[in-house]
Amino acid sequence: MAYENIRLEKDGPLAVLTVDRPKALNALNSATFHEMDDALRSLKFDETRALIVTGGGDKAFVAGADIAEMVTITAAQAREFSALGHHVFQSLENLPIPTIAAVNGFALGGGLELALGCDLIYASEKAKLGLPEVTLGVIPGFGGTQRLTRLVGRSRAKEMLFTADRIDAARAKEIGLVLDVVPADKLMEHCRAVAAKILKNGPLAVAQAKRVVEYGADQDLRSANELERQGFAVLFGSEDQREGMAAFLAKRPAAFQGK
Ligand code: CO8
Repeated sequence: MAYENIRLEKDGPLAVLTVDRPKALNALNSATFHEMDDALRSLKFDETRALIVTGGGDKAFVAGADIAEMVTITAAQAREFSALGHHVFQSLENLPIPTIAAVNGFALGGGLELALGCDLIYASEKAKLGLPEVTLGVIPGFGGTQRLTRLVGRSRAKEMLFTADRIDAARAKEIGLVLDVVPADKLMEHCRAVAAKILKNGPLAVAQAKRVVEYGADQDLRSANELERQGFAVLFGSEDQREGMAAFLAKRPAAFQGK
């Protein structure tokens, strides 16, 4: 599939997905969601072991769902559009590789929801984040009410949802929404460095760590700990576990194969 609204670039084991409609501040219309869906499906996890998501141009990560596309839609169409966005962000969250949002500018509405679908969120000093939906007479429709609440707690999430305040990157870090704030021209370098660090580790182990955190987060502690025990045990059937431990004992770096 040829893409008009996104770019998917590969750099060895690292893929970079850029939402690239700078004229509309990378707003997410249905076509963009379909392209993102296709791009995520196209990833081969024996080749691609980490993904960075960012926005094209120098102003926006993603300024939200495309308001021009939503202005006249019916409730049934809104349900469909919401389901499409949910599907794509859920697919992103389910990827068996770590995902990093490089928030390089406005991350509003659906844009913040996209970042929230990633495992790690880093922001440039220029970033502005918010959920302005109530100013448009709606609420977030791509998981923002739920993922933001789980990340920053109900009170802060409600504050952002009710006030529609656009917060800067420093404030977003203060409330635990972004991990670190980086000068704009260093953001991609920073995200690539984090990815490089992760890529040195056992890919099956990283995938299990992601899986047990994600699936465990909504379960009671006993069930979640059981998930961890299973994930832990499963890794002892891998060559990577043998290699990782043998390499430690031989005082050499491990050469993980993801097997
Ligand atoms: N949708 C469509 N076009 C957009 C969007 C958007 N979300 N954001 C910006 N654009 C367009 C503008 O219309 C403008 O186009 P043009 O040049 O043709 O007039 C261009 O991008 C540049 O934008 P501005 O001129 O407004 O740039 P500024 O620097 O003055 O302002 C802002 C930047 C503050 C980011 C401003 O553009 C803005 O407020 N954008 C909208 C932000 C917003 O409200 N986002 C939330 C949208 S709703 C949503 O994401 C979730 C809805 C729930 C989905 C439910 C499914 C049914």
